[in-house]
Amino acid sequence: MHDWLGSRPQFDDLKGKPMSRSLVIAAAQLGPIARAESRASVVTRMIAMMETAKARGAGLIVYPELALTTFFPRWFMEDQDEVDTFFETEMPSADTRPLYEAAGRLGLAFSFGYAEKTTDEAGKTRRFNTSVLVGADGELLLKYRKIHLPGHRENETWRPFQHLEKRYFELGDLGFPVAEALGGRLGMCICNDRRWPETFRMLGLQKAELVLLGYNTPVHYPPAPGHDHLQDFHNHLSMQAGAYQNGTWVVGVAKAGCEEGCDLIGGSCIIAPTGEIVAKCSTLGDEVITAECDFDRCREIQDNIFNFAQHRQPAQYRLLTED
Ligand code: CDV
Repeated sequence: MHDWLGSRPQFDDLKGKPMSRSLVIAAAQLGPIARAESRASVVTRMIAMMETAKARGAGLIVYPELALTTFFPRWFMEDQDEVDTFFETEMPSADTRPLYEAAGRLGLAFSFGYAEKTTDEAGKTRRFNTSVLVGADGELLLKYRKIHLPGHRENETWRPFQHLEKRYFELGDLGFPVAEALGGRLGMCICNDRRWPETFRMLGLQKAELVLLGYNTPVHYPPAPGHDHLQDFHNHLSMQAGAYQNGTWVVGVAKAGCEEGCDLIGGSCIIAPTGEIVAKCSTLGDEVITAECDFDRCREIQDNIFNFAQHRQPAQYRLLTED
């Protein structure tokens, strides 16, 4: 039950029709972040986009994967101290607190990705590619740690740039959680996760109504360069399929443009539960798009063509969970 909605369904007193559960969502695409750019500078850019989003009536703003720094897994680094300069050991930190304060002032929930360095109960250092959803009051509403880590572990010198997520991060240990928040049921995933139907189905099985995801996707994919011209197509194909096949809103947000000589795709978008793109960025820079997302529209799909209780045949899918 959502306090601010009262008991569901609510009815519009004047028209006698059920009230919709709508939220204006902003996707805040970030243009390139140079290796030398400070977190404080990035946060200033993020706050400017918060103000734009608020002026357009948004209640939630979504930023990309690893939003606070350049996409550092493109470089091979042997010195762990150097790698750790890209990680956050506390959230909020001195550099990110202004983002939290701006969200509080503007009354905006927000979601962003960062490299998380933490210590577990056994005293072991852990490093994750993490996304958080934070309420306007600064409360942590949901945390996700990336599960599908692409790339490789060693320096592969034949590549024009590296993709060392498997070296710098470990497998996320939080599963695919969802939270009742902002009037709906929200889940998150990160970049490469979006290409895997299992990601969306894990969230769909928990009746997610909104999936937030950020990405850093190079135009050039060194192992299969013949697919470079398909990067934007595969991006939207994956996210639109995930939305439709699970009847959920999807907000996909890029870090875009030419970052340290590496071209990253844009194409940030907001996708309806029918799989239709309802808003899309048209640049490769800092850009805010918004859409009004009615969580009740998920019923169009979840109660019909993809009514899991009526039509799924899980007994026939055992191969999916066998190694
Ligand atoms: N950050 C990513 O996960 N990027 C991958 C690239 C390497 C293919 C992606 O799936 O977009």
